[in-house]
Amino acid sequence: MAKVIVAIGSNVGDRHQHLVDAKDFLQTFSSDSVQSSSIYITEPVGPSSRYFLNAVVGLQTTTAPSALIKLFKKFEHEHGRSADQPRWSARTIDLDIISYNNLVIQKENLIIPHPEFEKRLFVLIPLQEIDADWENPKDGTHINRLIEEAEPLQLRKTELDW
Ligand code: PH2
Ligand code: MG
Ligand code: MG
Repeated sequence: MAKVIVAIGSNVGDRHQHLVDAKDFLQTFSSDSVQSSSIYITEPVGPSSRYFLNAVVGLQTTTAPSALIKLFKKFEHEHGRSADQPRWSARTIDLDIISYNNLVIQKENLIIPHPEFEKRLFVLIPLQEIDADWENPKDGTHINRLIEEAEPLQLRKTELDW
């Protein structure tokens, strides 16, 4: 059984509903109830002008990383996100694997942990909520330290249920 941490983001349409749908989807291949952070509203990193809703989910699964990535891409596609959009374009839903059993995988089409997550407070703050002792699988850096060193970003915890 692998412990997987997924960062979720949405900045188009009914952002809250997209996050709810994503959590329900992740639950379908988790053996236990998924762990979920609060939902945060976050300033966009990059050229997008629309604010994001972001959250992090932890799940337990036997599905292999390459299969998970394919399932995630299919889900994103079914939720109105086309695969050929530029990197920084607005997105209905984005599912990024932050950690898969603390493995470091660097293949051409499979990079885990997701690149640059350790610089992004919209991932680190919700991740700290579900795992206060988390360490970066790439080099063992503690989550508190990653948060201290990340670039500042406006973000606020919401009261949204999911
Ligand atoms: N995702 C991006 C680019 N910028 N900014 C915020 N606040 N939240 C995101 O999830 C996000 C972003 C690329 O996936
Ligand atoms: Mg992303
Ligand atoms: Mg992505």
